[in-house]
Amino acid sequence: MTLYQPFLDYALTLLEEKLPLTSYPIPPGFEQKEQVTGTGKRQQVVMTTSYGYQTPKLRQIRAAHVQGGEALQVLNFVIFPHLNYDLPFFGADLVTLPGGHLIALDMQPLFHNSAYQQKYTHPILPIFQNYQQHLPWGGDFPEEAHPFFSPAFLWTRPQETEVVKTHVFEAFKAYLQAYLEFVEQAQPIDNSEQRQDILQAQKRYVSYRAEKDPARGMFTRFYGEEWTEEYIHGFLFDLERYLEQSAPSRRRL
Ligand code: DBV
Repeated sequence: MTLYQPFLDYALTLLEEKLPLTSYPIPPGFEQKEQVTGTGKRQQVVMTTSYGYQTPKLRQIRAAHVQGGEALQVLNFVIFPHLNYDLPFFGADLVTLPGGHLIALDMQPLFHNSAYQQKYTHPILPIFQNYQQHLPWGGDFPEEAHPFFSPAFLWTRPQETEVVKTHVFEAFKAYLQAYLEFVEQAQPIDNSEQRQDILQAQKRYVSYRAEKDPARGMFTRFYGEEWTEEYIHGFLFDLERYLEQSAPSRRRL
């Protein structure tokens, strides 16, 4: 069992129990990708497995699970709400590289005004504070990414794998449970101005993440540029494609 498999199993079991999940399409050829890297005794298979689901409130629930031996494990798990909800994104980036672990966990906000924070950050601050004691701040991260995180951003670089298996796993469970409570309570937004604001905020977030995906280098090395760009824009951060597809076709107008 690899490091992040229990995280994935927990998430999928909980989601299935709490939400009416249906599958979300994964572009053909991207469900699972394998490549042998290195030479001689250093040969290692790097396998990337994708998962996609949706619900009436959540446009895309998706995970990318990279398994490449003890020194390369990644679970990137993001939930993108439908565009008529003001819900934050659920964002987990759980990364193990030869240099150590890097953990990012947040409910990534659409807006930063106080009403929004009151609704979506305030309730989870106690959870954040509880886990932060064991998971100290991970230090600088790109300045331009700051607008995409909330004050409850759990960002840490544990030295010990044991910390990932215990405190990080508990924090992941608590954030996901809290997120599902927000989802349960969320009401659709009918106001067209508010919906425009949500659409713009979602676009900003997704285009930033697609453009600056920190895994781009890794994926390109393993699987090549063509596969990687299609994976990023056609699956991991696919909002633009989704909007193109759901726009009424000109021919039918
Ligand atoms: N990150 C992704 C996806 C990944 C992934 C889809 C499927 O968004 C993995 C894989 N993240 C990944 C890897 C690294 C990071 C780092 C492999 C290590 C890159 C390296 O060291 O070579 C949060 N992830 C990071 C970093 C941050 C995040 C802050 C450190 C980046 C740095 O220091 O330059 N999550 C990540 C992020 C946002 C987010 C940047 C922005 C909104 O939500």
